[in-house]
Amino acid sequence: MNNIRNFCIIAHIDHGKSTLADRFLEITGTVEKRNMRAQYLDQLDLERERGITIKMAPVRMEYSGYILNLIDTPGHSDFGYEVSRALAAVEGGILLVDATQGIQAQTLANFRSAKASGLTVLGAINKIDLFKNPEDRETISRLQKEVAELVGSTEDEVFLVSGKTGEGVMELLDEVIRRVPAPEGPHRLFEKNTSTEDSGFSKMNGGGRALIFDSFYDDHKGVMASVRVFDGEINPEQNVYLAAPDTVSKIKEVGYFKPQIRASKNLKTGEIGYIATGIKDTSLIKIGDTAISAAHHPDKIKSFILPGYKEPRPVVFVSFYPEENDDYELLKKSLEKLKLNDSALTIEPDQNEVLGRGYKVGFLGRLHFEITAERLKREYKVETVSTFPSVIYKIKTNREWLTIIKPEELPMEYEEIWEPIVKIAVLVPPKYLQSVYPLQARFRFTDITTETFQDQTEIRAMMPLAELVSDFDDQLKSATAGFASFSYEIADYAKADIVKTDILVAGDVVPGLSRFLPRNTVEKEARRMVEKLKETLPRQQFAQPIQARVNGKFIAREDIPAVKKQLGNFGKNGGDRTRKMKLWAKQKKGKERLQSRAQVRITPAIFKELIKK
Ligand SMILES: Nc1nc2c(ncn2[C@@H]2O[C@H](COP(=O)(O)OP(=O)(O)OP(=O)(O)O)[C@@H](O)[C@H]2O)c(=O)[nH]1
Ligand SMILES: [Mg+2]
Repeated sequence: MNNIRNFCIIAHIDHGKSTLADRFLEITGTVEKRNMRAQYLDQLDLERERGITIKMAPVRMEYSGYILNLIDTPGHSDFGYEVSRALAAVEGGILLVDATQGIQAQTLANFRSAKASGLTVLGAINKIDLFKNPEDRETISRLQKEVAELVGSTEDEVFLVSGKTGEGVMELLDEVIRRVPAPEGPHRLFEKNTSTEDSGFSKMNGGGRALIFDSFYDDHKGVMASVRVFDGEINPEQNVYLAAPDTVSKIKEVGYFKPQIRASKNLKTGEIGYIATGIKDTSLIKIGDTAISAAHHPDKIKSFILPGYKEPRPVVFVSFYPEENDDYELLKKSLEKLKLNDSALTIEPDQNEVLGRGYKVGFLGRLHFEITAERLKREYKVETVSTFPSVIYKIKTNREWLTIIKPEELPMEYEEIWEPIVKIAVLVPPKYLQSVYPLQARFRFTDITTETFQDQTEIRAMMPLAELVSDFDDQLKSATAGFASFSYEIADYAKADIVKTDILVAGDVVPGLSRFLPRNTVEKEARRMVEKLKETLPRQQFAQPIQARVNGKFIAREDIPAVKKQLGNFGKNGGDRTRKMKLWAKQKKGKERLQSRAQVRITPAIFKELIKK
């Protein structure tokens, strides 16, 4: 165990974690040079295309007599749950800071979580290849000082590296071996969670105990659990007991991430790898669960359960419907498999008059939703239509409190609408402070306090989650050329000045287009919606109104024009006049009948267009 080091790389988004990991893979000969490609650990197509890490990625490397288990983590705040799970599986972390950006919000947030998990954290400044001029020296040494102050080290303990050129990377890896402690038992997990106490697993008969920190599905081997072994040995001769579903299964295979899965004889204390459980039912695996292997399981096995993770709470909800009705089963299966690989998702069946049967899916944030929609399309080949993202509202009526997600569920009579609030921390370099102020009103900030953090300003405030979900991210980025950054946590509920807006086409409310909007911007948004509908809907046989309605009052209207059409062609000779009159009368009657039950068919494709930002 003394020759094992488990560590992760943590940083703000884009500070170069995956690129640094590339150099580690090269130095240790884990990936052959001819197979190397940039951000090698970003294996999903989507990760490669967007240039961001979505999933944590474990890899086992061997280097000068050591086994080094590295976990690369995502930087975006929507994927904080991935980071927290990686933290529980390792003893150390490299906190990477992009020299061109300096310390940003997720640098702070991730560092704080790593410390709270009891990790040894090494500070490193990345992208120093871009700072080679003599006048850059001052910038770098100032940043070195800031990072040292943050992680609590001396300035010269903050490494200067370039993931691009490889400069300083080998020295950093040597320091990981020196400074990160060898794997320890699970007491670190128990310390955080004082209610449980470990009852000495080592007494058990030759088996092993591991924390499941991730999972995925293999068509041949079934549910695969990514694990950190805390005690003993796990091998394919044994059975595995999964604590949460209280199930025992014969182990099919165990192995390491190289980073592709590679079978091995066993997994031992301190190691990171996978267990092929042979289980086909994806609902049996729970992230944070304890896997206990043994030839025979004793009765008191339950007392060996490790403290798992705090369950993530989805806060943004979107319903997905298959674009083709026949794909409902495919959507269902795909979501179940996705959930296995992304335990933060929640799924439950849903129904919509226009879109048919689908699923309501819960997410940790907007990017998480966008990424999932894309993964459905690419990895599972399901084309879907989705509704507007919504949050969980609490409705006060004169009798009770209701919890609703869809605006359609709002009762006719109610007293107040309450919405979820986040505690946000925005880190702004001085140059951009002015540009951030206007956003505070636009995104309904309250309880604003500011603090200086080194030479930057940290704005702390409360803000409706719905605003965060709309497009705070983009607006902040564009106002500050990407230099301001933020992190957030869900805080509380507050009474909201918002109203329900319905969209009506030809007099009928279109299900799925109703939304809660802030009272002061509702007119503008309603106008935008009806205009967009007018552009999108095909011309109808008869002119039809498109309206937006708030509290029984119409606040915006457009009309879909009628198709110009010829009312019967009776030839040059005009034909028989009475026949013509008769036909006209018939057409008029038909027109009235049609108009009285005019229905504009809103297809999934049209819906998709409308939901786009
Ligand atoms: N010049 C220079 N560019 C770098 C260096 N390291 C990374 N980059 C670039 O920075 C960008 C982000 O790199 P990634 O490695 O994907 O960053 P990341 O931290 O893994 O990003 P997320 O996982 O999405 O949080 C890419 O365009 C890299 O090419 C470096 O040392 N020097
Ligand atoms: Mg990355």
